[in-house]
Amino acid sequence: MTGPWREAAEMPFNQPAPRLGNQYGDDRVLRGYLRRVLPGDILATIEPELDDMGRLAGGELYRWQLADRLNEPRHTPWDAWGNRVDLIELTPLWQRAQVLAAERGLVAAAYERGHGRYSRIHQFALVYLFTASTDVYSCPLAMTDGAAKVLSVSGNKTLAKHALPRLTDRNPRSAWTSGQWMTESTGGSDVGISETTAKAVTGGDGDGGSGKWRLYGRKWFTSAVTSEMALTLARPEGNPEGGKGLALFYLETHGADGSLNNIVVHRLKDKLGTRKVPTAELTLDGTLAQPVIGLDNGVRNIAPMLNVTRTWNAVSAVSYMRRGLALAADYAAHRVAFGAPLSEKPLHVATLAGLQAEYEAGFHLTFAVVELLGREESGEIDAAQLNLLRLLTPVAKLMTGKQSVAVLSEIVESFGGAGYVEDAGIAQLLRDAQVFPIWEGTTNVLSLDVLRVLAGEGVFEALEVESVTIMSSLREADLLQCARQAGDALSHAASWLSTAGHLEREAGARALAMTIGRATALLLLARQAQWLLDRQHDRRGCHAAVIFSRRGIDLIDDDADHTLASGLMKSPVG
Ligand code: MFK
Repeated sequence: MTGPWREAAEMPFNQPAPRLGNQYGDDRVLRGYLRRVLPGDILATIEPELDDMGRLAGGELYRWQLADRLNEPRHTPWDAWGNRVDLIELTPLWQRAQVLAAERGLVAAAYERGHGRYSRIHQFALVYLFTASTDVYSCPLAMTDGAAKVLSVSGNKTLAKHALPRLTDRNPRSAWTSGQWMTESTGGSDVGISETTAKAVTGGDGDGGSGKWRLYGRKWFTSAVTSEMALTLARPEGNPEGGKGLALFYLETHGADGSLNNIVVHRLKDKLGTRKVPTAELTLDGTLAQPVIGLDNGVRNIAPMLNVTRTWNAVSAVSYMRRGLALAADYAAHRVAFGAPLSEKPLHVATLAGLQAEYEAGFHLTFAVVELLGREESGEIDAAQLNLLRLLTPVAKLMTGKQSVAVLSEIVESFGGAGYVEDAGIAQLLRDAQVFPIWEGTTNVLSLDVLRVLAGEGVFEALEVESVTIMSSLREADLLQCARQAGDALSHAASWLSTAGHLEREAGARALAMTIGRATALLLLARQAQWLLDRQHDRRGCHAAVIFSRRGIDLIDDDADHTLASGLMKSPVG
């Protein structure tokens, strides 16, 4: 043999590619959690679905994902005859994901409410297994769930009757997804300065807003016109400035004849990650729409959607961390360096254990939010739990968003150069994860939201009561020590809040939110660890709690001085 064939045959050694098994069967964290929180009959009912999703996620879907790596959605603005068509074609992986998501009820399971207050746990366990194998198909599903939530609490019976059955349909041929078109070129955070306007066509002001309106404006970051409907914000003519002057509108992207609803797609965004998501810039040029709830307070009225998509964001972030760790653990078991597999090298093991502890903490914080959301929707929630839900939703989103980037960066490094090459499929996890701290509210915007929530009555007290309840359920000395550390961090947060000045409070909002997140996650880890110890004589939960506790819980700096930061940033460059 000569040439390249000969070289290949003589190649002495190749590193083994990492492999995935059944992503439910292999996930002791998810399985242990579900065993603790679900009644046995509910777990027995849903376990075959989870097992099947785990099999797909680690098998067929994972293979599709690797094969789909270079594909991206395509925008065709014009047809051959000069007609504006704005067709967007999804990649094969996303087309497959679309079918599976409907059939497996990834949105529907929450609204069918087949398992009462546990329905959200059922749904999000499926989502968590599905997400990392579908290149963030959780994005359109999150918005679909958010839109279903808004419509179901809106009081708009006509719209709910029309759209809800479609958003929660399990038939992929008739199921709808929804967009959430908020961000304009004025920004994605300060939504109140949106420039899109709404002009009444019929009815309008006189009939409580149930008539048709036309929307005019440019939406700068929309995901995307492949959905059948969208919820968006626009300012009815004559309304005041700010978020209160915006109204929440429902629109369908296509008319009965299949043409776009006076929407022009300018281009798809060229992004660092989430490249399968067809994020578009578009202009609404007389788009027919109808108000969902009155003609003002659009920001307040779309907030239930934000809280749902922020929960999806947190679930997706932990799903990505788990995927990275599953790949890294398999690789470490087979990759030999300096005389032994990496899984026997103390420094490599210690590095992965730190990442595992971060992921487990993020997992339990996120699923605590999921549990509370399920309670709220089934009417089994008290005032203190409602306060916890409102507080922990942004906290879980912001904490897991940052964790996912840090964890996946280390995961890439744990593969050495193999992690850095694109066709190994590892680097993409990091690029995709970078979106989790950004969309649905950046870390800083959510930290300010946390400050606002904490100003409400009974919010911090609800967290303190929960902390005492968890602490009183622990017996293991290491776990009691973890819980005391968490309790001290929360007390510090409370005293800092009551003494910090206005500027220090705003400048320290991120440290405060992270401290609340890490302290709460540590308590939740300890509760799970005690259960694992009692029921399964499994000490791994304890190890996770102790390792997490040593990575820093209380991040508040009493000596932080805002004048230092502003002084530094005012310094002339150079
Ligand atoms: C994997 C999953 C991924 C999902 C992907 C989806 C991709 C979609 C792409 C996107 O759309 S990304 C853009 C998402 N944008 C945001 O998340 C907005 C981030 N900015 C904020 O959250 C700001 O804090 C906010 C826009 C809410 C500030 O606007 P305003 O006009 O200054 O509102 P204000 O005065 O703070 O709040 C107005 C009302 O809403 C208040 O109630 P009242 O009118 O009764 O006083 C607030 O209490 C209420 N509110 C605000 N946030 C809330 C909330 N209520 C409940 N929950 C919240 N989170």
